[in-house]
Amino acid sequence: MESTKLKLYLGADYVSAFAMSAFVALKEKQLSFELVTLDLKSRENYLENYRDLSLTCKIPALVHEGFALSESSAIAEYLEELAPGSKRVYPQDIKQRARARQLQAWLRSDLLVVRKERPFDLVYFGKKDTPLSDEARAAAERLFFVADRLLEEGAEHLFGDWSIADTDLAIMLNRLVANGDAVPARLAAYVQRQWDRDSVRAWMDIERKAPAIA
Ligand SMILES: N[C@@H](CCC(=O)N[C@@H](CS)C(=O)NCC(=O)O)C(=O)O
Repeated sequence: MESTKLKLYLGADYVSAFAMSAFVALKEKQLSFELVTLDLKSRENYLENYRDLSLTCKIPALVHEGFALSESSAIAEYLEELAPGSKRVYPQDIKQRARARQLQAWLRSDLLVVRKERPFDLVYFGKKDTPLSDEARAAAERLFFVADRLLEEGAEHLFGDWSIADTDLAIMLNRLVANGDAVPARLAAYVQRQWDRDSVRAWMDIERKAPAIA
């Protein structure tokens, strides 16, 4: 019999920002789920078992009653539709919801240079000493411009109530905040508010080992 319990596949290092986003969506929806870890260093995600499950061979992947889904934002959308009665992870309003998805798509397809120069592992294991390149600085400015525009003065969240897009934006901003790069105070405070959420704390509380220095 296929298990009805939700399973979230993720890297055994528990470092991925995308895995964090899927984990937070599951927690916020208060769904019970099991974590299944894969050793990405030994490329366990390319072995037959996982290749059969995940379309992309990437983590995270969600498995629900034999149905497997990759891509963290698709996972959040699926969970929203699977459990419409529990706490929302996307705005109720159609236009706000579209804006939340717009932001998610942008964060996942742009700003690659910020991701490269400020990898998410620094949020757990400490700062990188290299200064941002001019290209990364320009990308960071674009990020601040977008965040500043979306986050209304005095607002706690981007789109009224909290949504998973808040976590995704905070994840991107925290690559810079946690590294000690210059971030507008209002945006740094927003990141802190996101990091204070129980769902994010649950992720940060997972025990993880710093990678050995080569
Ligand atoms: N767009 C994907 C990105 C997923 C992704 O890049 N996962 C990385 C970890 S952060 C991965 O699986 N890397 C292992 C590999 O590519 O072999 C999402 O949102 O889920």
